[in-house]
Amino acid sequence: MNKKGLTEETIFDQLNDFQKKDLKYNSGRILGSMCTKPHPIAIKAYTKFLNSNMGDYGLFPGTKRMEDEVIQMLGGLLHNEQAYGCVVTGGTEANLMAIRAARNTAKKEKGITSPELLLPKSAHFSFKKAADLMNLKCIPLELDDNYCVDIDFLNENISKNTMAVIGVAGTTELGEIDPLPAISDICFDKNIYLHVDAALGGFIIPFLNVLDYDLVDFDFKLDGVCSITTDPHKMGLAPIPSGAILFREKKYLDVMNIDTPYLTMKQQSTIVGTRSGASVAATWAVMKYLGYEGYCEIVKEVMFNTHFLAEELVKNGYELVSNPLLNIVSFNSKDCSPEVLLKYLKNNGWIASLSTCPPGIRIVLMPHITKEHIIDFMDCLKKRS
Ligand code: 0PR
Repeated sequence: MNKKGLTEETIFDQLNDFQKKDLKYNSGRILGSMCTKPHPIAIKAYTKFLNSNMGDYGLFPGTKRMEDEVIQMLGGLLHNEQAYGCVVTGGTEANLMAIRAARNTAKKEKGITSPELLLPKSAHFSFKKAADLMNLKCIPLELDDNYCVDIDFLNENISKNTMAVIGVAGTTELGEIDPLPAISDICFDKNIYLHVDAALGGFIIPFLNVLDYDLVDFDFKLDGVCSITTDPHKMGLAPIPSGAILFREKKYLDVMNIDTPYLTMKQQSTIVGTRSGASVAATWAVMKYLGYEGYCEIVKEVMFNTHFLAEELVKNGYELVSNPLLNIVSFNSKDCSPEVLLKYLKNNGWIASLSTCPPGIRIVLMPHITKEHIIDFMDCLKKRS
């Protein structure tokens, strides 16, 4: 560490140098990210609440009220305004909380001591972290031809030790939505905890359905759904970090409570202690500012761009891995592997990502990618052949 403090000018010169090395969302070159440029209103609200700590929210009742309102707004989008939950750091922490709640409930209500987690092969790797931390046995669920959970396989693998089933609404690699109505029926009948990971889909599907898309139900409308992850820092346009976990019943938060004798509240159910009130304020502000109609416009635009890209790829001889349901396109070239194509794109300044199951070049059409960027991207692909 430097002995004497530097001047503000020197510090900002250095900060600028660091920042210059980073890619910029505005360039349209970031093609594999689920995060995007936060909305200006969210940035403004974020800086206003830097002092608020939700880990001791008795000191910050105003910020806590905003958190409750965020959860209520999200609950409204997901068909349950009475949902319980909190703003967390992202999808990983939300999924971790859901698994912890499910594990503790399974132990308390059913005496399960060797818990098994039924996890779709398409599920995000955050569940593997949760399983590792909590010493859970993961049973991978096979997928059907549409890369969604195979219902027969699920049925065959439920056992007396099943502590939870995971369903995904917007898979990380392909944006697929598992057959959640059928999964919910099974879990409801067998009294098994069902967690839906809608980290991506939670800020897309509710808006697509009013735009005349006919996507399957995935949220609290389904009786078997016990909790849902939805991430404001993905399609919600909130700054990083902002995730959210919603539970159908308060008991799921209660089973995670730890006594906190010297805080302003008696108990805490979150994994982290000190929590950002700035994230809460930013999320509240952007949701209020855009409203339902604002998000519909954003979602309409990203889906337009998704279909535009998919059509252009097909016109130019590329093969789509699947028809995009949400804002993810995965494709292959007929003459080279995804790895080779990824490298070609990288050498030309386009940072895409790979899908692995099945292999392909994966593009996430976030709001920072415009039609013009897609045209430039296609020009780059055309120059290859
Ligand atoms: N659930 C799903 C369905 C996800 O896709 C992700 C992340 C998570 C949970 C975990 O969310 P957090 O990363 O917020 O904890 N999906 C992206 C991924 O891992 C996240 C991402 C974001 C990746 C920006 C790259 C990037 O530049 O692919």
